[in-house]
Amino acid sequence: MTGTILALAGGVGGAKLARGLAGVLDPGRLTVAVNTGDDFEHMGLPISPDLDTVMYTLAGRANPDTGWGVAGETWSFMEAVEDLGGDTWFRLGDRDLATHVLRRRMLDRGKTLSEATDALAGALGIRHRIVPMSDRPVRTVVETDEGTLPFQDYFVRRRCEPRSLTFRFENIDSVDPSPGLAAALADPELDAVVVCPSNPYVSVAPILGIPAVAGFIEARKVPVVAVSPIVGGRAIKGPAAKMMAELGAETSALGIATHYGARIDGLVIDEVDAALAPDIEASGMAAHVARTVMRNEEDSRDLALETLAFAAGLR
Ligand code: FO1
Repeated sequence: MTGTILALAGGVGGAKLARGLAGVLDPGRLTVAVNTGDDFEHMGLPISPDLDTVMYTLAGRANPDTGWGVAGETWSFMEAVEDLGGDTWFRLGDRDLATHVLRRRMLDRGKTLSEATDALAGALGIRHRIVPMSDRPVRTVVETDEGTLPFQDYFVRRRCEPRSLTFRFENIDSVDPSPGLAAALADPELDAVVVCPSNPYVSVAPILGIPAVAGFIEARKVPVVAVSPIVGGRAIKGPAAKMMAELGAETSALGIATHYGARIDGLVIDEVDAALAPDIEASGMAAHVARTVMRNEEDSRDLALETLAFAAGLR
């Protein structure tokens, strides 16, 4: 394939494969469209966790321990906030804080989230396109057995303890894709769409739920391949397996295949799940077995190449 690739990404797992794709594709050939359903306003600042995780990961500055925020972070701001009796449940590191403050100023001056993202990613030396799924706000809310919680309240403040019943994405039916995502979808050179190994329920669902994206998938002329975020029945990171169990989904790569269904043409699964390939293929989609656990950049690039070759075979 010599055309362009559109990657759909959410949090940590998605960002790692996005970095692998950026490592093997020239800047002009890759657009990474990122979930913004996790975004919220905190202490007057516009927080875009998945955009920041993808940006920091592509810049090689992500905090490897937490998966979010910046490596080598210091916490003087948080200590001072605590001394003054402020909220500290959502931790803003000193370097990460600069991103939120500058994004705040750009948005206040009328820049779109796409423009602010371009400016921040450019300043970090990133040459591949990172775009929000939309420049209009979409908010993921979680209906739990304790009532409706905004996503970060559920995910961070409550540590996903409440039983998650359903996820809703406010405004999703009325938002347009960002200009960068719309351009990628309309690109006559588009070769494939890669759904990165992010949480299908909260990180990928908002992107696929944007009407123009859902319409593209429905009428697609290019292969859509996903990489399973569930390996050996467990999520590599985050609460995807717990959520799947609570939603009554089968917590396995086959459960992921069932969840995506006809919206994808192929699923990349890990070697430990190779025995599931026949069942996945029986459901009507192609399966490709590879090492999908990305421990370093080389793993990410290898998985990116495997995924691109798999997609090329489905064209
Ligand atoms: N996750 C946490 O579990 N605790 C935090 O204090 C926290 C702070 C934080 C700050 C900035 C940011 O971009 C992300 C942050 N995250 C934190 C992660 C965030 O909740 C998740 O990355 C996404 O929302 C899930 O994909």
